[in-house]
Amino acid sequence: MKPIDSLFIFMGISFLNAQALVINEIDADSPGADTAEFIELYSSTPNLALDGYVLVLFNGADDASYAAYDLDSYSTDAIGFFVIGDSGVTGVSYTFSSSSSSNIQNGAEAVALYQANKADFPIDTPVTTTNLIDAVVYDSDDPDDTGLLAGLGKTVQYNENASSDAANHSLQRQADGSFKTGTPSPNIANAVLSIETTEISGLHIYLNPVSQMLYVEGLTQTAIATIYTLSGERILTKPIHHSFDVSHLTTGIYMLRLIHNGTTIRIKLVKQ
Ligand SMILES: [Ca+2]
Ligand SMILES: [Ca+2]
Ligand SMILES: [Ca+2]
Ligand SMILES: [Ca+2]
Repeated sequence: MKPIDSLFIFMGISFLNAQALVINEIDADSPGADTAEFIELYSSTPNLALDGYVLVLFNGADDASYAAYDLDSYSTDAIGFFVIGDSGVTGVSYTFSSSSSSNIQNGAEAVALYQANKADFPIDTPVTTTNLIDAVVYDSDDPDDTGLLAGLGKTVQYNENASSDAANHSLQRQADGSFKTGTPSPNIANAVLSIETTEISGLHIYLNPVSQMLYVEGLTQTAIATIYTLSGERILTKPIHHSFDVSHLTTGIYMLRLIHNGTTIRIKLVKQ
């Protein structure tokens, strides 16, 4: 392969990564009349134009579509979030035309994001992986729907009622791409539900992944924390007594170096 070809392939991959768009949260069953449903998308690129994307909702009963929403002219916000849902949902930017408990049917059903148009998905279009960007098959204590899973190329179906409180919980994407139930968080970062605690040299470092505050317990004197990108660029250095605020960091993976009592500790830090 000529070097110039490699360069273009490299640039193409970088571009695709920067444009990544995922289904980040689904709340199909909301309290009372169930008219606070929403789907949250997240892009690693803020203010990502959603032209050319369509969100399609599929029935488990017949493995075919019951709704499609063209996202042309919409975009993610300055953080990277986009919310489609019933009127009144916090941060909703695409409001369903009427309030109904079945705008997002309670499982077993699926939500899928395609690079396509609404016209490609008339009602009762069978599930397909053609032009599929992301999909989530979910339920509420229902058995796995093999038709939806196979038709969307998925192996895991997520239960909105996993904590026996589907009305007050949504399904939220975690750092590893799996979904867990938690208090609905439309238009803001999902609850950090899978937490890795690092215990090293007598220190207890958490939360990781982190969205706002990183805590370090066990310090016997002020430590010096430095955060680097994976390519070694220093982002910040500051003294740390117990915790520090990393909410301003861009989502991604960093190296955290802590110098404490003459000992240097390095851990990988995931910012959500
Ligand atoms: Ca719910
Ligand atoms: Ca089915
Ligand atoms: Ca519903
Ligand atoms: Ca959220």
